[in-house]
Amino acid sequence: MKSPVLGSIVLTLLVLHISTTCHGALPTGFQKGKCGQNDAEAIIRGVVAARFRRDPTIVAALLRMQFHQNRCDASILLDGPSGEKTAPPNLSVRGYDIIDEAKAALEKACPGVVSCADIIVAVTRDAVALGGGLRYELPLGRRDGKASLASNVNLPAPSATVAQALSAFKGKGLTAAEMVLLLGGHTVGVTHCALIMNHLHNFNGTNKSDPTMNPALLATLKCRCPRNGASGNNTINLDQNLPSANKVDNSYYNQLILNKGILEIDQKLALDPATKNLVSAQATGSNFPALFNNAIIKMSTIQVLTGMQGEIKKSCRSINKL
Ligand code: HEM
Ligand SMILES: *[C@@H]1O[C@H](CO)[C@@H](O)[C@H](O)[C@H]1NC(C)=O
Ligand SMILES: *[C@@H]1O[C@H](CO)[C@@H](O)[C@H](O)[C@H]1NC(C)=O
Ligand SMILES: *[C@@H]1O[C@H](CO)[C@@H](O)[C@H](O)[C@H]1NC(C)=O
Ligand SMILES: CC(=O)N[C@H]1CO[C@H](CO)[C@@H](O)[C@@H]1O
Repeated sequence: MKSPVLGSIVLTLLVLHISTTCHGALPTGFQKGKCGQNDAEAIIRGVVAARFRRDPTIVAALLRMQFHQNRCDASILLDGPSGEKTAPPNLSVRGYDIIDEAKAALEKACPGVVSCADIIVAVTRDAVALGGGLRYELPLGRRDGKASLASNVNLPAPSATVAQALSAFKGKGLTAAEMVLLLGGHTVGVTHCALIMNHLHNFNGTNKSDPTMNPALLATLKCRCPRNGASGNNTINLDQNLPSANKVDNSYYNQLILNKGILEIDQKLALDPATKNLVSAQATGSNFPALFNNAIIKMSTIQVLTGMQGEIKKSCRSINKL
């Protein structure tokens, strides 16, 4: 650094950069005029509503996609041989085409204005409301990251202990209460047998099933996910209260108390002293939808890019060409 003036400008930019990383203050919603005569949030809502009518399982797909973001910068959407999409836990993340559809509609209405990072959280918000949850206002104005590395993905395994899961969530600034609320996302959607083989047949390396699992449920699941069968792709509802299997409600917590947790981590939440009271509070309480929303909103602001960081991608699958 030869020039002291240049040096101090670089230093100032560096300080600005650091102070805006992670916790950039985002305004709520898109201000009028941001997308010309159009209402960007209404455009997104239209895309989600049309999809939801054909396929209500998009609620689960989009909630999971939002959670799987390493940071809230849409880097999960980038295609490429070693991107986050290629990390083992991605295997069954779905809904990339819904993002593409919303992005195409927005680029038509107001090119270069709405980031892919905002689209992910906005489509999830709309899907949650359609799926029986409450609608929430979202802070918007995220920018998109330019890098995506599978090696950056560090999600807890389905067999994680509560302590391991807590350490991952706390690392992102989320509390135990928020973790229990966010795992309430498992009130919708499915798992594949492959991910519960150990829960059913080799719990904690014992070559036996989880001894705490409800016996009737265990029998059913063992039929659907036999130990040596080619059943890895069979699906199992995460919420075993079947009338509400696709509904955003607190039924997941009631199932855990009945020992009907599907993933190992689900059941452990209801048994571990660090989280069991939080589970019973949600099972008996009536305000899960609002509390879930607060936790989702907080998750949606983790490590966001703001100001001049990142970019507004033209296609969510690739970074902009210069
Ligand atoms: C310790 C934390 C978590 C673990 C270990 C975990 C693990 C898993 C696993 C193994 C599956 C099944 C994947 C498959 O077989 O296709 C799954 C599905 C799902 N997860 Fe999680 N998850 C966690 C937290 C969350 C959070 C915080 C949310 C959202 C707020 C979430 C939302 C979902 C949804 C909606 C599905 C169903 C997806 C579908 O039907 O396509 N999960 N999760
Ligand atoms: C799992 O096994 C380890 C030792 O192999 C043991 O320390 C731990 O308590 C077991 N956990 C459960 C939930 O049984
Ligand atoms: C595990 O249990 C199954 C039957 O329950 C048995 O066939 C198998 O040999 C056992 N495997 C080990 C490594 O003990
Ligand atoms: C599951 O489906 C995938 C892709 O459709 C296939 O490659 C794989 O062999 C299937 N696995 C099992 C256990 O059937
Ligand atoms: C949708 C997607 O990109 N899936 C990728 C997930 O990761 C595997 C490898 O682990 C890739 O083969 C898939 O293409």
